[in-house]
Amino acid sequence: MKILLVNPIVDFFSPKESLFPYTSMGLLYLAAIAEKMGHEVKIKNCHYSNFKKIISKIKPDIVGITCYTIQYNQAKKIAEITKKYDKRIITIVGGHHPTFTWHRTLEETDVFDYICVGEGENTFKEFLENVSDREKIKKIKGLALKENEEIVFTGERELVLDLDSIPFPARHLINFSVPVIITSRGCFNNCKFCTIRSFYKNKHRRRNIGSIIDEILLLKNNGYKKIFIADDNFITDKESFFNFCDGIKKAGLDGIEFEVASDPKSLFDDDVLSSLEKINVRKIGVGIQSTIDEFREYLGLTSDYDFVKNFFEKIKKHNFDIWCFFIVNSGYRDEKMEQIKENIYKFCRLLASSGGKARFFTGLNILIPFPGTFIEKDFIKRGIKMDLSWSLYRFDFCTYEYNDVNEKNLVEIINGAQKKFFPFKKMLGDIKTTDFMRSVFLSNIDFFVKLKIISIFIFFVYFAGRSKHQTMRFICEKYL
Ligand code: B12
Ligand code: SF4
Repeated sequence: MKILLVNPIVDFFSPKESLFPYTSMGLLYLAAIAEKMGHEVKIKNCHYSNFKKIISKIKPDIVGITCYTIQYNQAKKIAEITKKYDKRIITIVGGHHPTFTWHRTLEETDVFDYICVGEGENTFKEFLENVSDREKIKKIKGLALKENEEIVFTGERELVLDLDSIPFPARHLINFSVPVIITSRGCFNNCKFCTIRSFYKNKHRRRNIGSIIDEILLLKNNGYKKIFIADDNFITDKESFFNFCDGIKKAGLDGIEFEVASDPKSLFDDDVLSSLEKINVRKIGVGIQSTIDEFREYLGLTSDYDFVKNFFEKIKKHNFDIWCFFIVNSGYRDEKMEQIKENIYKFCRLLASSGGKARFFTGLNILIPFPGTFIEKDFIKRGIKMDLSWSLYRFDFCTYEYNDVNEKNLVEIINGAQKKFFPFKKMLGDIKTTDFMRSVFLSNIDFFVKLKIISIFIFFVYFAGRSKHQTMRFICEKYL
């Protein structure tokens, strides 16, 4: 069978290629399984505006779409185009978003024939084995579907016990500049804004060092010099981490540059930090999240602000680019804008004063109540209304209001802090409106050419007097 796997692109700056130089690892794993079964597989990163061209060229039997929350609108449009093109094509969607919203998704639309709930490798394999027999599909665990207008869930799918039993990702199917590798799945922490614990059913699995090294060697032999290790939390136990470092050295892989993300508590160890330097880890993503202890507690973080300060003192002595994840508000019941301001300013002061060898980067993110998280459930319990425009579930929009917390107030404080503390530095999302509009236009030239010149003119006039934030919100709601 011909299978087309799609990773919807949600970066309006460059819909032909994602803003981030990575591709969906979930799809690469599923593709490897399908190819092993003898199917013909294609993978596309694409914006819906280009999809009709793609589907008419490939003419697939199955369209599989991956979907995080911000990709949902795109995923739906891609499935709509598929069904309009040929309703016999089977559509299946998977990923973190549909895993936690399968019921409301199937209630809302008929364009997805099947939803893969949770980890996909075994479900997809059994699905492909039985794809021509609907009765059999209904017995495959891990699927949600509609049967005579009734929404049916086929039952919980067990996690893959041995991650090394999954073939290496089918990277040959797509171009990318930085390869991603996954050495473990899951996390021991329980951050309340994150879906990892519930997605992986509170389990953590690690791959065999030998298999990881083989995969890295393969990437090195294909000419890659940089690798992004996209584990949810790379250093969960030190023994495995030191084994990994030994494996890298023994295989002569210290020339490869690595990027990782890890919990700051696991990084709070000089041996760990110097080993990371020795194996050539250049960039580390670290969840700092908050500087206010009440916020930290509500967010499920198990350390306090004193720890954060000590962490900065320790890490600044090392030669890394540190990408700090930070959430400006916490959703905590009594939270007020005054505290949020204090949170941001404390963090910015910490960053501004952190000299040393390390270089720090950040984005000041607004809390997002992703489906499947504790925060989402708590907001529902507290009667906080959430705007379900999924394309706004990014880092720069606020989709709810409580106390005096709302988008206008948050954006004002964030912009104020950026101007005060980092007037010359570009943070993620801090792009001048003119640059932003130019890049929107250039990267969407096909799309604009389809519109009449007058629409382009109106577009520019309409946004000339507006802030970058307003422009971005409009575009996300309308086109993403
Ligand atoms: C690496 C990573 C990134 C990278 C690269 C993303 C990429 N395209 O690879 C970067 C840094 C760019 C990134 C950015 C963001 N990310 Co991110 N990211 C991850 C991370 C840590 C790993 C992704 C991965 O490789 N997973 C491993 C693969 C194997 O799993 P998978 O993709 O889920 O696929 C499996 C199943 O879901 C299922 N499946 C998936 N698709 C399909 C399709 C079909 C047809 C089927 C049958 C099955 C199926 O089967 C697959 C195999 O088991 C995940 C956490 C995670 N564990 O997934 C967060 C995660 C996906 N990110 C998240 C978020 C929120 C973001 C941002 C929005 C953050 C922000 N606020 O800016 C941005 C969005 C960027 C953008 N514009 O797209 C959230 C998404 C939550 C949600 N509900 O949407 C996650 C889950 C993290 C979290 N802790 O909650 N991210
Ligand atoms: S440390 Fe990261 S992956 Fe683990 S629960 Fe927290 S946010 Fe999620």
